This record gives sequence, C-alpha cells and structure tokens, in this order.
Amino acid sequence: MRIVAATGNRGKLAELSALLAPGGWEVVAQSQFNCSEAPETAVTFVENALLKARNACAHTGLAAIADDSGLEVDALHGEPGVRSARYAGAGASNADNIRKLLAALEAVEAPRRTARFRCVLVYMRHAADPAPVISAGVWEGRIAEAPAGDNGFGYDPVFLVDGLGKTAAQLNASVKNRLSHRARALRRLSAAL
Ligand code: ITT
Repeated sequence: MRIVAATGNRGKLAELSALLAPGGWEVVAQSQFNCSEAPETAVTFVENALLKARNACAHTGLAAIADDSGLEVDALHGEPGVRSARYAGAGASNADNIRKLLAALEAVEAPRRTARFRCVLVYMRHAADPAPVISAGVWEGRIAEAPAGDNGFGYDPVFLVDGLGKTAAQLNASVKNRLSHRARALRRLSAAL
C-alpha cells in the first residue's frame, strides 16, 4: 500500500515512515512527485492538514497523509501554535525559532513553563474525498531553560518530556515514536482506518 506524505519536513517524513511501516504502508514523499507545498493559510491545525493532504492528492492522484502540528506554550497563551514552523519569521531555522522561544520565556519560572506538542493527521483517499479520516494527539511537557540533545527536529531540544527528565531530542527515535503527539495521533488514525 502506497501513501504520499504531504510534508516537506524531513523530520516528520522520517517519523511518519517509521510509524506507518509496521502497518504495511510504503510512504513516499510528495517531493518525489515534484509536488509543491500547499500554502498554510488557515488558523487551525485541522484546516491546514486538510489543505496539505488535498494538495498532495491532487498532484499525485494517490492517497495522502498530512500532518499539521505545533508547540503550544501556556505562558505564551498557546503560541507559537499553528505558526510553530515560522515563529521567528518565514524561512526561520529550528535554531532561530528556539532562540525566539527561549527569549520570550526568559522571565518565566520552571513551574509555569508548561507546554504541549499537538498533532493533527488527515488521511485522504483522493482530492475530492468527502470523508477524510482525521485524528489528533498531544504530548505534555515543559520548556527547558536551554537546548539539550541532538535527535529529532524542531523544538525537540527544548521540550522536556513530562515524567522523563529528558528533552525529546535526548530520546532515541523508537522511544519518541512510542510517546509523541504524532505517535498518539497515528495510533488513533490506524484504529479509525
Ligand atoms: P509541512 O507543513 O511541510 O508538513 P512544517 O514543518 O511546515 O512541514 P507544520 O506547519 O505542521 O509543518 O509546522 C510544525 C512545526 O511544529 C515544525 O516545523 C516544528 O517546528 C514543530 N513541531 C511539530 N512536531 C514536532 C516534533 O515532533 N518535534 C519538534 N518540533 C515539532
């Protein structure tokens, strides 16, 4: 079974491939079809995921899975949220985004640095699919004072996982793929499928 991953994010692609492989899915990146990335113009995760999945289906003629995700920080009223990838501006690097986040939280003490990753997945059979399958997952934690760890991507080096005393970037891929917001959303998606 082939499915197109409607993402240009290599970290997400690796995780989605690892998570879907045990179910017999072969995940193909949309870039292999020269599919351009859909503009993320909506203000909710679910709408952005629908836009990305529909764009990939339309370009490839195949079923697609899209992931819209982000980091919600309570002391920042849920920011960066749907703007997580471009928190420090269009084309921002992970390091730029982390720097901006740590600066915004400079005066915030550890107990108030609570945060969560949220992931919404959309599975669409074709571009006109009237009933896409949608699932969501969250992963609770806190924002560290400084980055630690080299694994994962995005905000992983500053996301202290509840109960583990480690950042997500200090976990190996198989542990992250058991605990993460993406893993939780994918388990629900598999059940729904
Ligand atoms: P696509 O839209 O092409 O999938 P993107 O990176 O732009 O790639 P999003 O708009 O969904 O994707 O933004 C998600 C951002 O949230 C991502 O770039 C990271 O900064 C952050 N993020 C999401 N999941 C994460 C994870 O597991 N670990 C660390 N950061 C994550």
